[in-house]
Amino acid sequence: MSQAQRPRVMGIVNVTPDSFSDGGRFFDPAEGIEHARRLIAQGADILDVGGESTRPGATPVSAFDEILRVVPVIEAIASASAVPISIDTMKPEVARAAVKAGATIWNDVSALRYSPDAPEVAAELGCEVVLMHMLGEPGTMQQAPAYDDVVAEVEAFLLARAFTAMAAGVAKDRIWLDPGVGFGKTTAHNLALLAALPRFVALGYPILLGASRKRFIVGVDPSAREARDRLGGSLAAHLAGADAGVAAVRVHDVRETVQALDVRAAITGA
Ligand code: 8Y4
Repeated sequence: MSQAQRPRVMGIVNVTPDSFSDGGRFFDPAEGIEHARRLIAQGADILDVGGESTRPGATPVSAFDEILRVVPVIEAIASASAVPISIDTMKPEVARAAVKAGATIWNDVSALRYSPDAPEVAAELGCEVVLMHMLGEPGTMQQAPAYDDVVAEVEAFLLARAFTAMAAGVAKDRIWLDPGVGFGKTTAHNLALLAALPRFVALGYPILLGASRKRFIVGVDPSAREARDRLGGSLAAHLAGADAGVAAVRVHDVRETVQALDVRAAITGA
């Protein structure tokens, strides 16, 4: 009996200062490692480790400090488990240190635009690379985002970034694309992109979808003001992604997401 394919579940491991009580530079990686262990036990297929907050108003982090945060966590996960690790960073130096520590995927919300040498570094590292769409910059991207045709513009952007990566030497089969839910988009933009996921899948690249606990859910359910009250909306968005054939979903709630995707596969599969 064949089982319907389901997207892989990428669990989010934040090692940002907001997730450490002292908020300072020298933190104990034990908390991040423990969180990673928990997500693996819940069924995560990939772990996305990030040491830089892209939230509006977040304090910028130097590459040096970002490396100090993520490398011990990546080394600990890589030595204890075979789960693939992605590094959530815009900085080539951080990606390089992370790959050396055991990461095999560079998840770049800037799609290799943050630094002029990012495409060459991605090629040199030989890792997979996630190219995500963002309109504007993290600090200001939610200030009146506007598009003529959000789906066409995001699609054109992603294809252009894929070609830039390939021109620098990144192999086509190592490139993932991501429409970037919440990154310079209104609720209507995000919903239009979710409705257009089959079109993104048809581009022929693996698609990553990250809707977990994001604010567009509040646009549908105004009572979901707290991130922890957005599980239902997150599951609905990621199930829609599964219907469209996305390769992976990036989530906080790994256990609940694996369960939802497995029930969906049990219904549609067989
Ligand atoms: C509560 C907690 C509400 C976190 C919102 C958030 C994506 C991503 C992020 C994504 C890819 C986030 C690093 C935003 N989102 N990478 N990163 N795709 N590839 N916000 O959608 O989780 S961070």
